[in-house]
Amino acid sequence: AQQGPVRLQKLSAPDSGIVELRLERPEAKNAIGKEMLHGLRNAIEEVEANAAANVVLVSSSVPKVFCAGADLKERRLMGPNEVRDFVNSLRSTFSSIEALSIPTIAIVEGAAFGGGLELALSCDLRVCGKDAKFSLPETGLAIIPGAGGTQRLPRIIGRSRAKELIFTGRRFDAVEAVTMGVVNYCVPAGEAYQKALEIAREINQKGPLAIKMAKKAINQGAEVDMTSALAVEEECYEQVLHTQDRLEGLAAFAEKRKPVYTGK
Ligand code: CO8
Repeated sequence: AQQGPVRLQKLSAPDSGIVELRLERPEAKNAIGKEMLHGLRNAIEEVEANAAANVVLVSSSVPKVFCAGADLKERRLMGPNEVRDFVNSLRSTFSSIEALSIPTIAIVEGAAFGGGLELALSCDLRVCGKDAKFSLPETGLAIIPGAGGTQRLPRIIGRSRAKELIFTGRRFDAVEAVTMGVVNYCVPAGEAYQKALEIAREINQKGPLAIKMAKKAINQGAEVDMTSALAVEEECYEQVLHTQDRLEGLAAFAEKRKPVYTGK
């Protein structure tokens, strides 16, 4: 389905279960304006409503660019209240990406700047091509990263590294990104989609509820103290205990075959 500059498509068999959310606004290098934001929100709702979806790839159709961040031309025409509303909406949209029950993988070939990097940071995993470049340049625009960047980046790479990148707004390349842990993998330019697809295929073969519960346990546990976090794990474990898929996993092991999971 096409939602303005956002395309959502289901991959076909044998990759059913994998969906791709693709940014398609080449004339503005995928800058996020109102229309893009609206498209993103609708696409996320559609993914969450699709019980057959197990993993999401977040990609770009634009050569050499993942996303150039917030639409700075649209921004210029906005007053402070309108900017606040827009940024709040961006923030909640990225939070709903983070909160999707299934894993998300951002595929970065080329530039991921400002809100574009924040979008990638709200995904669970990131894979980039060797020519990718990153920055949170907001302080240079006399603002701060406003769509989760000041919170997600330090949680991913540590406070000290995040502070340096946010205070200076400097660009960093794919090798530095993988060394710092901003991305999970850096592969030759043009191969990020393939690498992300490999990871998505692995995830797609696992017990679907188990993947959801693992994500929930990790995300919710990170927000609370250890005792409460272990209680979250216990709750999530309880959910996977009563599934047909768990019995299928044990049967497949005993019968020395690959399990076939149904999500039940
Ligand atoms: N907004 C609007 N239009 C853009 C943007 C943008 N962010 N980025 C590029 N465009 C437009 C260009 O203006 C240009 O338009 P035109 O053809 O009309 O001149 C067109 O896209 C093509 O751009 P380039 O010619 O620059 O293309 P290149 O391939 O040479 O470069 C880059 C691509 C590297 C992506 C380059 O365009 C660039 O550096 N863009 C700006 C990136 C940037 O600074 N982004 C950070 C924005 S700040 C942000 O995202 C904050 C969000 C956090 C929430 C808000 C807090 C308040």
